[in-house]
Amino acid sequence: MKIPFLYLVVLLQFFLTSYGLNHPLDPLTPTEINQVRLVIQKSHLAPYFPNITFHFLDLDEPEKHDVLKWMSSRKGNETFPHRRAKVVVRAKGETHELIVDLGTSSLTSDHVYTGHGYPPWTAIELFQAARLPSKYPKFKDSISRRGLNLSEVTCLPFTIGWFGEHVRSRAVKVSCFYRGGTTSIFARPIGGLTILVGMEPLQITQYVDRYRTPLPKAEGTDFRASGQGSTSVPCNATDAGFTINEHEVRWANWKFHVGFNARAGLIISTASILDLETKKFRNVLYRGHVSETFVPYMDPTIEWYYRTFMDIGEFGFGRSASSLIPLTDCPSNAVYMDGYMAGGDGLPQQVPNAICIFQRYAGDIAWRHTEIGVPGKVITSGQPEVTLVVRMVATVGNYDYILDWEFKQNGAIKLNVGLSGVVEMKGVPYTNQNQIFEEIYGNLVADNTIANNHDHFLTYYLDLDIDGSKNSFVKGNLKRMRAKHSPRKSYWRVVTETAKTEAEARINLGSHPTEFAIVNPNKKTKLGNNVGYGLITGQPAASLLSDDDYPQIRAAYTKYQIWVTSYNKSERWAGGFYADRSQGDDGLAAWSSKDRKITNEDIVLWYTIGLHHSPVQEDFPVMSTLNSGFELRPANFFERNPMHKQ
Ligand SMILES: *[C@@H]1O[C@H](CO)[C@@H](O)[C@H](O)[C@H]1NC(C)=O
Ligand SMILES: *[C@@H]1O[C@H](CO)[C@@H](O)[C@H](O)[C@H]1NC(C)=O
Ligand SMILES: *[C@@H]1O[C@H](CO)[C@@H](O)[C@H](O)[C@H]1NC(C)=O
Ligand SMILES: *[C@@H]1O[C@H](CO)[C@@H](O)[C@H](O)[C@H]1NC(C)=O
Ligand SMILES: *[C@@H]1O[C@H](CO)[C@@H](O)[C@H](O)[C@H]1NC(C)=O
Ligand SMILES: [Cu+2]
Repeated sequence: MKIPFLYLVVLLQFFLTSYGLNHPLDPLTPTEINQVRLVIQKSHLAPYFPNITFHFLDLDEPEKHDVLKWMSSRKGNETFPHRRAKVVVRAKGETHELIVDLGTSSLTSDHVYTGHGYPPWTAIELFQAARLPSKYPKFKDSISRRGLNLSEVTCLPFTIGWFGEHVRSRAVKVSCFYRGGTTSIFARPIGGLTILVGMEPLQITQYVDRYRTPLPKAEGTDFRASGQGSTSVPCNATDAGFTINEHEVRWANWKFHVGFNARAGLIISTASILDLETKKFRNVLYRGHVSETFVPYMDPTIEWYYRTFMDIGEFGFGRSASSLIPLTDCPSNAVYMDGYMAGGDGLPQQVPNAICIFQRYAGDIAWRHTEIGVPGKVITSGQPEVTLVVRMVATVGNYDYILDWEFKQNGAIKLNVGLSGVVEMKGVPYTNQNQIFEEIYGNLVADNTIANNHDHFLTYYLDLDIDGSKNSFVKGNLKRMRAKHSPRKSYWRVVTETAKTEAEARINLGSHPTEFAIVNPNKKTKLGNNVGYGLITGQPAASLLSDDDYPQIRAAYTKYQIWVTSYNKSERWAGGFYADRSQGDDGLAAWSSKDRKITNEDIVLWYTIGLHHSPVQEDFPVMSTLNSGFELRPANFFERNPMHKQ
């Protein structure tokens, strides 16, 4: 995780008195965020102000059954589930987990967390850490000895992971870059320096200047487009094609809730689809969002080994959300939604246009057929593919993650991540491959510039509730059979197996053709199939790090692409809630090791999109979007193709 050097988030103090609360999972409003801060300010923690930092401030979700009960009686008489906030603050070097009841304006619980790991960094802290070197004599000396101007140096904080040491305090390492002549901060890294910054108290605790490398040149590093827009063909859709009520979207047969928080960014909840046969909405997904990311760099040298980022837990995708730019980030028919969260001071912050929602017609075919068998006729019928996309972009320092949820009329939900931005680079003496006789841990992408090898793992939390909460996970192995009494020698059949416990649902893709589905064993179609949703996986990638490598211990869940766990409200963040400097004792792999029963239970599917990235020259100066994803697709959920209306 690297802090965006410019904070596009507009700091706003809101005095709005009422925001319509429409849905129990609505994100905290600016008014509520203010209320939470004020309650804490007046509590027994008052003496710590103003030296208290807010690391997490989010809706403490009501229990799932309360939410579902309220939703099913909507216009009825069920009371709106409680509004509570979960807050994590640091005060006097301690991590406090607080619960604030918004109904009674009271602090109902304060627990000091003493386990491994720390809460996400606040933007203010990282900003302060990054500014320290410019006043540090040894650093000034290093800069002038390199013949550089201090005024052109920008330093950025990097989280440091854990490498078996006894962790005593929060710390980051600061890396510095030369702005001179470029807008692309990451293009001109100043090599050879290690600057460790302790946060509590804020000071440089280690400073090493080990070697000098040539500074990559500024020329050609600008990532901005020239003549931008000239090639874009604006679409002229004026009709959004969907309705939105506060956070609830209705489109085609779909109905779902769009939320936002500092940690996950975009959150989709209570997605259900209208069954045209029964005229009833049927649940598909209770809650889904990106749960953690893991981006380990493959450079074991002193200046780089620690770069093994877990961006969601260390910083937050919502905190990194970019304001979307109309016509570049989203098409002309898009509708935008702002995001709100608390800053490190507990005050509400707004991210304007954090999310966009738009109907997409990309010229694809939803279904078609031509029949030539009817004598004297050629009969063709079909339907264009029109989908609804919900999008956000998280810019975590150098990288931009474009996160799409695409809802289809056939009942499928397609999840896509697009990777763009600037790759992380390192200065080297080389300007040609033929000069290189040492291991460089990456590829030469420009003069004096190596882009290092690394991975991107994005793990999705998917609490599917297929037609109800009690579901099972079914694996269908495609098995080659020997044909008997036939000229054929072989064929394949699907041998299904229901995973009984969590251990049976850890899947490493790629070794054997297998189909996966979440089914409701209590509901059958008229034809007797269990209703379900299939998981259409993408190109799999599993972490190649060894099991005893510290980053791998922290991100143990990246060894498998698929996990299924028993639902537990507090088990949401695959890398553990306290991911900064975590030691692997919390998180998906640890929960799964409980090996709970998962047949006909409320279960959660976890899917990891993985990309091994060995950079190429075209990734410089800015990388064109590389997409990866997966799809959840109805599998015997409907009686027939739901798009096909007779
Ligand atoms: C807050 O921190 C500042 C700077 O370290 C210190 O001077 C001040 O006494 C602290 N205030 C409280 C209430 O702890
Ligand atoms: C809501 O109304 C139904 C039917 O009238 C009743 O059975 C139920 O107890 C009521 N619930 C509450 C919370 O009042
Ligand atoms: C440092 O600043 C001076 C004066 O503006 C300029 O002449 C010189 O080129 C700069 N050096 C570098 C390395 O940018
Ligand atoms: C877009 O639609 C508007 C309203 O229907 C129309 O006036 C305009 O000419 C259209 N523009 C283009 C480029 O087709
Ligand atoms: C839910 O998960 C947390 C963390 O793994 C655990 O401490 C708690 O006991 C679990 N609750 C239940 C009901 O299993
Ligand atoms: Cu990459």
